[in-house]
Amino acid sequence: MNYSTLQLDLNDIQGDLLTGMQKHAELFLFFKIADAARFKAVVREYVVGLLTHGGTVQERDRIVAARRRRGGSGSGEMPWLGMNLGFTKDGLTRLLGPTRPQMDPAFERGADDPETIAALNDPPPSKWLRSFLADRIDAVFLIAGPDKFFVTSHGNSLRGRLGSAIKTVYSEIGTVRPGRERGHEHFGFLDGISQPGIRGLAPVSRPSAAPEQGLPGQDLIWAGEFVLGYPGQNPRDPIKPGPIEPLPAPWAKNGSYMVFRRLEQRVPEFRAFVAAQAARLGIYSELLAARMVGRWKSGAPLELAPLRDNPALGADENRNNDFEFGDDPFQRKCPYAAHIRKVYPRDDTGNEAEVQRHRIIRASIPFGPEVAPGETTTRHSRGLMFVCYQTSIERQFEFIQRSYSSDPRFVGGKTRPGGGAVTPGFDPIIGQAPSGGPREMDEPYPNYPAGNRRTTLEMPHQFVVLTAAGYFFVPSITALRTALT
Ligand code: N7H
Repeated sequence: MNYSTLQLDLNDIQGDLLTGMQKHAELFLFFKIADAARFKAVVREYVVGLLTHGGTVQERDRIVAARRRRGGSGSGEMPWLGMNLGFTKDGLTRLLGPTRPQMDPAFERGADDPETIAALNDPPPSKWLRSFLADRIDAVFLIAGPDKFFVTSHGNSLRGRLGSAIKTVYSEIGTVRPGRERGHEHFGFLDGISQPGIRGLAPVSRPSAAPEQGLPGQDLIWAGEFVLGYPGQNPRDPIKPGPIEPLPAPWAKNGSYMVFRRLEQRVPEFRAFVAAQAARLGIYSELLAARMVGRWKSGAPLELAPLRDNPALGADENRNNDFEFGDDPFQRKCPYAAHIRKVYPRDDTGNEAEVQRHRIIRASIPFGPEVAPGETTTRHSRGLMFVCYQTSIERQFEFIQRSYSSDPRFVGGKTRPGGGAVTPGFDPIIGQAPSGGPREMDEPYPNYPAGNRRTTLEMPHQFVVLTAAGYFFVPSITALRTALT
């Protein structure tokens, strides 16, 4: 296969997963299929035509770029509708009957299965939002656009068309944060910086110096890690294509699995904890928060800016992801447990080809109001509607959550400068101990550029709490026109 001519059938792949949909607001509409025959008819005749695919997103990007070249503001004036549709295991059974093909094992288990809950140390469904569990969820519509009113009105007209074919179980709108916080999640950190570069799709910014990267530092990954029916990563050599995994059914080609997690963020508690612990350690709060995440709020990575924020670096896509961890062997610049060092350890394990088998494409959006004046303990639910895409939920999302973030021994094999093994501890952002128990992380205090002060951060409570979750299959446009309806 010629690496540069990998043909992705973008017009058949739903738009949120490879290319991303414009997202200033996004309505998540979880529903049960009440009348399967009617539902299928409306999807075939009406909904499929509205779904956003990768080709639509690319076309939009071209139009925005052309407007910018002519001096316009780009997307600001364009109310762009993005719509995607995914099904749970129950939803697929509703469409195809009980003898349907078996899909990804984790998908078949489901996010609320006791085995999944135990494996991930998730809070049990009895602690999730009651309304999310009010009925069986068969499917979800993602409806994205410029603001709340736009997505609400499109959601309502869709519901009107589908009538009694569906019953809404739960719906919620995520929105980007206001003003200068746009693009930042609720703890204040710039999000959406580092994504895998899809081979054949991501433009290679330095073809001769770094042909294996999209933007500087963005390693190219085979599309089969995120879309079914294409070569995935080769576990021995990241440059060569791996095998094309057999499809569970021909109609699964160009489909993907979506993990949804409604993650509540306890923002006032996080801020108070960071301030108190920073005072105890004798460092300033922003530095401690950055050591928990691995980046400053501006997006600047600790590996390139270990002691002081550098907003120009954070904003520069040609520099803000161009680093590895290998030249920071004693976690002096960035702790091993820092969120971004846990979830994507780059060259930290000594086997980067293997690490590249555990990548995800994230497409999340914040939800909930800003912290109100005087809100010192969380009074309003806010956080992240976390969404990610992959072709194996177990090997990708679940592996990251379980074997990286929630395993205090990961990354293993590291030593102190003078000898002695290191236990890095939990990812302070998303790591979870069994039964919500206390967590610890190593070296919140920076020993940069040299030093030997041993410190630990004890975290009695989670700052990020799971309140709802689901595993979905996001089929191709063709499957929705044919086999599934
Ligand atoms: Fe994370 N945060 O604000 O601390 N995340 N994340 N995440 N996350 C990232 O590079 C955050 C969550 C990943 O390639 C950044 O885009 C918060 C889950 C991965 O270097 C920030 C929550 C999972 C990356 C945050 C949350 C991941 C990543 C840096 C929950 C998967 C890319 C910005 C409320 C299991 C790493 C960026 C890389 C980056 C935060 C959830 C995974 C700031 C608050 C559940 C793979």
